[in-house]
Amino acid sequence: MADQRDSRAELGQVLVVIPTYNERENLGPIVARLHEALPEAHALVVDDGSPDGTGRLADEMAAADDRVRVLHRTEKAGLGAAYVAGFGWALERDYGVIVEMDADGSHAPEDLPRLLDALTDADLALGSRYVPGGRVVNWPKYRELISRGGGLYSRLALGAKVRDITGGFKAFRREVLEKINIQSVASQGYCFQIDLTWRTIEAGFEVVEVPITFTERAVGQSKMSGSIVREALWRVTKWGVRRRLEQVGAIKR
Ligand SMILES: Nc1nc2c(ncn2[C@@H]2O[C@H](COP(=O)(O)OP(=O)(O)OP(=O)(O)O)[C@@H](O)[C@H]2O)c(=O)[nH]1
Ligand SMILES: [Mg+2]
Repeated sequence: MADQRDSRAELGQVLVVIPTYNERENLGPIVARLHEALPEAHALVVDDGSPDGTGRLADEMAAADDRVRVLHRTEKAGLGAAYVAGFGWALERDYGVIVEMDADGSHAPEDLPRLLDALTDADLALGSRYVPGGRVVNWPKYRELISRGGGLYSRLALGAKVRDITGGFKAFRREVLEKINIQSVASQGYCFQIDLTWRTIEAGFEVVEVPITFTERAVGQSKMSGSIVREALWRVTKWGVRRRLEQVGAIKR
């Protein structure tokens, strides 16, 4: 649907949504790096009442810098719900590009200019660890195995050509989020990322993968768990079976 027309400036104002839960030590540095890489971009911190005071820190940063905004939610409701709330906030305002980025330093803000360049002739620019030039730094073998295995399974089940379908560093044109009915996305964790990318592909939008260097968090605690992996397996299998049934005409789209 993108028609290879836009320059970076024509994409419009950029909002980087950063969900946080107990990221006090990571938030300051990541926002500083963001503004070093993209001085004009706005950051929206979506905090779920972090017990470590991340939300308060975000308020202080917002008071000192007009480019920083904060959305407070009262309880920890998962990364997916935080992003959906952030997207809703963005769509009520005049942002042309909405970016997903973790607070823990895994996603390098320095990669964002290339993501935006790629978005000039695509609808979703997906930061990818698994295309040539993409890398993973400091991941234990088992994490890479889960990620690669989950990605391969999802691609087979869904017939999607994207190489890093579980990736969570991505830039959307606002039209994509307007179209894919984000309020109905219930998936969390890994599965949330697969869900959004899959909906984008299914809606006929152009997805381009951009190589990134993904670095495992150095500070703070991971929220990765067995239940996150099980949720992804279950949902992806369900979507894959539905897609097959549609293909053979057993059910209607
Ligand atoms: N608002 C909000 N943010 C969350 C929640 N869970 C995770 N996050 C944030 O989402 C981002 C990604 O979460 P991570 O814990 O790094 O999950 P992960 O990247 O799958 O796993 P690790 O990198 O190994 O920790 C981080 O910025 C977290 O602070 C949540 O329930 N609410
Ligand atoms: Mg992380």
